[in-house]
Amino acid sequence: MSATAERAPAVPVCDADPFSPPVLDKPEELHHVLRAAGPVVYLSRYDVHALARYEEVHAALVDWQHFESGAGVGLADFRHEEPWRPPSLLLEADPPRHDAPRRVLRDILAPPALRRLRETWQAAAEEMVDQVLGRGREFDAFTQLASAFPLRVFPDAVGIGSEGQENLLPYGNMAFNAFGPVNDLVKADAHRVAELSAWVNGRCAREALTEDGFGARIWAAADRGDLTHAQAPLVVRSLLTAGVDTTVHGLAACLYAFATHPEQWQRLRERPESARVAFDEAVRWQSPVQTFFRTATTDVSVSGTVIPEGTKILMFLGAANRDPARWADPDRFDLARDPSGHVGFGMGIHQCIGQHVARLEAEALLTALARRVDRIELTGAPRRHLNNTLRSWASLPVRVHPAT
Ligand code: OVM
Repeated sequence: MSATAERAPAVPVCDADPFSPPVLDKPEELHHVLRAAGPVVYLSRYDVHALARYEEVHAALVDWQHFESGAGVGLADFRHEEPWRPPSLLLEADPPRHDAPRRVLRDILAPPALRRLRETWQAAAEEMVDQVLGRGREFDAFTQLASAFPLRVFPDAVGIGSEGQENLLPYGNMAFNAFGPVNDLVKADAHRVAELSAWVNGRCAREALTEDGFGARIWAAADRGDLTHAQAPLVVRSLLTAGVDTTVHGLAACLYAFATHPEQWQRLRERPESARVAFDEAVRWQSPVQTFFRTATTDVSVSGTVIPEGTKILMFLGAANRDPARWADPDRFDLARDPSGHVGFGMGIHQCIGQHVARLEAEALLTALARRVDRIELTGAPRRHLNNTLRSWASLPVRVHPAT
């Protein structure tokens, strides 16, 4: 065997900035370039490796032993840099420390525990859609529905009530920006970090929570000894960080999808029981959470490339969710496909623990809308809001045609 044949092939290098405004606004082209370049790509701008193909992203997500989260799932390396807030006990932790908080929150957010919310949320959705339609046929579906609905139901479910809820989206926006580099998006919110953190942390205290919400259940788990009392407020903080912006932009993705695919809206109206699958297909198609990092726990070989121990790996969930090697006609939003297996909620031990909550919100809102609206169309260009991690929205101007 010759020396050249033994040498590992050079890893493709890409100098693009995935966190630059034009890429955040329209990431598809870079996703295509990265998938085509190879199974592993080196991003010279940030000195990290990146995965953009479904097979490698999926494999890394399920291999927590080699791809850890405890050093942070953003660009910042918690082994060497002070995190901007105490790390999440769920997102930014590995087994065994990750396991107790995960089990507690999993039980609180599992489908049987959500049954009591279903009727209330359905009624809230019907009322909200009636109110919006009562004001006219043209409105901003982002502000009036996609962001209004989660803010209407989720804070009550957690048990923080509605006071100060205008802080929730800005806090989440800040937290999701913080996974990226310290660019203009992060700097723009730097002056609010202390104020927003203080407000959120204050809502996590036992005495700030109602007695019947997710928050109180987390504290009750601490009383049972399933968590320490020091851990409880941090687990409540996870709900408030991960539970609002994600569902808001996931619902916006659905509404955008249906406004631009009228035949899919007809299909949903004929089969309202497909609302949950529609939500998952929208999560696959838009990937509200676009990226997360992992850190290599050892020198780890991925499809022939060695990624050095202690270095960060950027996983492009959005690119994997449109990988033509995994999905037929991946750019199509299509209710006829089976979107299960998408990595929009992640995969493996960190897979989104709130996904049943998100699906319940989506089901309530979409079915309420489907009963009343025959057609949704855009009346202007939708506007994105740029965030280092979230594929997010600022405005979705629509006109709806009431069902007759
Ligand atoms: C957390 C958390 C979990 C998932 C996503 C996330 C900001 C945060 O535990 O705080 O994004």
